[in-house]
Amino acid sequence: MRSYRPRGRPFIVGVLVQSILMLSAGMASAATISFASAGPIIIPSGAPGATAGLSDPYPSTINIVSNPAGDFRTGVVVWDVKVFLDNLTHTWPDDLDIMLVGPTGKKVMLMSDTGGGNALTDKDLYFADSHTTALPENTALTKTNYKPTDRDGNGNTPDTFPAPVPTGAEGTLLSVFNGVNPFGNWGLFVTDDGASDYGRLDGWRLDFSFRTIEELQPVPEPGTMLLIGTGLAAMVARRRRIAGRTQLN
Ligand SMILES: [Ca+2]
Ligand SMILES: [Ca+2]
Ligand SMILES: [Ca+2]
Ligand SMILES: [Ca+2]
Repeated sequence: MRSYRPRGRPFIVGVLVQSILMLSAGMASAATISFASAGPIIIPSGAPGATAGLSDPYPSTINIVSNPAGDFRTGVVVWDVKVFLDNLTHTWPDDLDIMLVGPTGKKVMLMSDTGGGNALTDKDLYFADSHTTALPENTALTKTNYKPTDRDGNGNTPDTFPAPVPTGAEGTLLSVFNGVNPFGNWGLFVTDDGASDYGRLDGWRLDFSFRTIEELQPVPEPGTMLLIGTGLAAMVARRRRIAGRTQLN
């Protein structure tokens, strides 16, 4: 693991951690690059005096700048993104609606109206499309790895996210960000939709895999390569036969 600061640009608050966490076998650029938020999120703003409404800040922002270390190039797109919530505390998790909005305005509900009244204390949650378990509506959040989940029970619909959340329907698949340019502001919007009870989040993190535009170009199928190889072999054999006839003549 290594950490570094942007070169040739002022350090951008919000991008605290940029570290290569792991390399996937066989893919040169499949490193996971992480960006962490700075500072906690109070849920809702004014808690404990206030117990419902928008978080402070709203949103919490991670600003991703291009070329922070010279090897993080422009021209990359998101290949995969996972979201880590660090130390979530809330006395009534069903009050929580938490949404991620990317730089282009695409948005994903990470968790909404889940966990019932089973209090969370410094609970880590890690969201990925590849995680198979949805957050439960009324039972305790016992796992760390969940897929994004939007429950709608218990009379808390619709989920309301005032501006600057862009209008339009959100989904629950993080793959909506695949193929987008990662640079710009990523916002975590948190609301508390129920009177009484409050909480906080120590921070959050985006774990990306990127691809360059070149890597996204289609490569010939193995069958195509076989046909090309067969064609070349036939051409060489024909030339040899022609060359042989020329010599006989
Ligand atoms: Ca709720
Ligand atoms: Ca909901
Ligand atoms: Ca809700
Ligand atoms: Ca509340």
